[in-house]
Amino acid sequence: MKTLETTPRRDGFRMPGEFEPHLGTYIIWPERPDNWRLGGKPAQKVFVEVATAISRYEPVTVCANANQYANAREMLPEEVRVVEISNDDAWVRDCGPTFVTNGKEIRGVDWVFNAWGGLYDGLYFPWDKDDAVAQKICEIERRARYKLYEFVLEGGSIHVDGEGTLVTTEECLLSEGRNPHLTKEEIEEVLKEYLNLEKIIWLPRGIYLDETNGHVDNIFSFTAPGEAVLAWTEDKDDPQYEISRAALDVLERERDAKGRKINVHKLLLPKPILITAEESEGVDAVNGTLPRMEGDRLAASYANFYIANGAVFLPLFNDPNDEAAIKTLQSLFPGREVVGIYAREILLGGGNIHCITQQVPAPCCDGEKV
Ligand code: KQY
Repeated sequence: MKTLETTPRRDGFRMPGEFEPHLGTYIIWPERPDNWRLGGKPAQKVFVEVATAISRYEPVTVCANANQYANAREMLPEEVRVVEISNDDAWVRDCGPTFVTNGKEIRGVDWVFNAWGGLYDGLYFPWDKDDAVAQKICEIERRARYKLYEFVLEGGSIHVDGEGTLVTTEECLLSEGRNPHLTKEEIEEVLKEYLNLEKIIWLPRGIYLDETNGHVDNIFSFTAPGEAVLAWTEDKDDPQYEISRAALDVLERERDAKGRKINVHKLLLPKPILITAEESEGVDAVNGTLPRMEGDRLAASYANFYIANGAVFLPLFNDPNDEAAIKTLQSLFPGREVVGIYAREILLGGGNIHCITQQVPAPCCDGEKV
């Protein structure tokens, strides 16, 4: 695998929107007992459900540690490819490569991964295996890679429209544990150079109590160029209200890279979801890993969906707003099936369906929707 000395912008490569065609999806198998309850057994069942569901629409590869390879292979259907890749946890959106394309070829961008804040406020230590995942996926895919040696970024902290606009949050990208040596303008320059962008829109914060320092992929997502969803609550007593309101204010006054106003659709959140005593007791307490305490509020949001060829996969929480979320997404993706998956077990690990998936875009069909 070749490591390139240039940048995607100089080479004419851009990051496509997730709604553009894919060659496939990557997922990492969950097992870490200080993040997933009961050694990841309940989460593994849901990961099987997600991988199996996506594999009906596009090829899925699941990466497993050596000790879990046989179990993952046994639990997953044969259509899902299982490969051995060492990892520290199951968040391929964040530690995997960000793929870019010039319409003919695909290349990977390999950022530094430091477990969402390194020794400052990261979620576990060490994270060296996760940091090597992007390179290994580029090897498997036979894609050349752009390697950044100092710039920390997770895939879940950015969303793009594929037409030159990126949306992120100040809470995350300006956090002390990422790139404190860089100014906001310098961070914008790196993103523009490596993802080929003209416009960056900064939302102030992500979902209330999101342990990633407010990843954008839990609060906002593009559904098409000029169209997006925003996680929303009408409950003015919920701290989430001010956060979503502030994000909407930004989105209403900004324009995207093409000068368009973004048409924002509100996606009502589920009622607050708290960790139960039984769930908390199932997680190993390890010094240096974020604890999971009974009563802690989880960062549940329907905005954490994954767009695949022909389908959209969204987390469900057994909440009255599940149906409204399905309906809203169905209206925004008329050509795709909207598939809901009960995802509390993924939420208990700190993220959701978008965070556990990473697309490999297809190089062929610039701008085309599947
Ligand atoms: O992208 C994400 N939301 C990942 C969350 C990671 C949580 C690790 N415990």
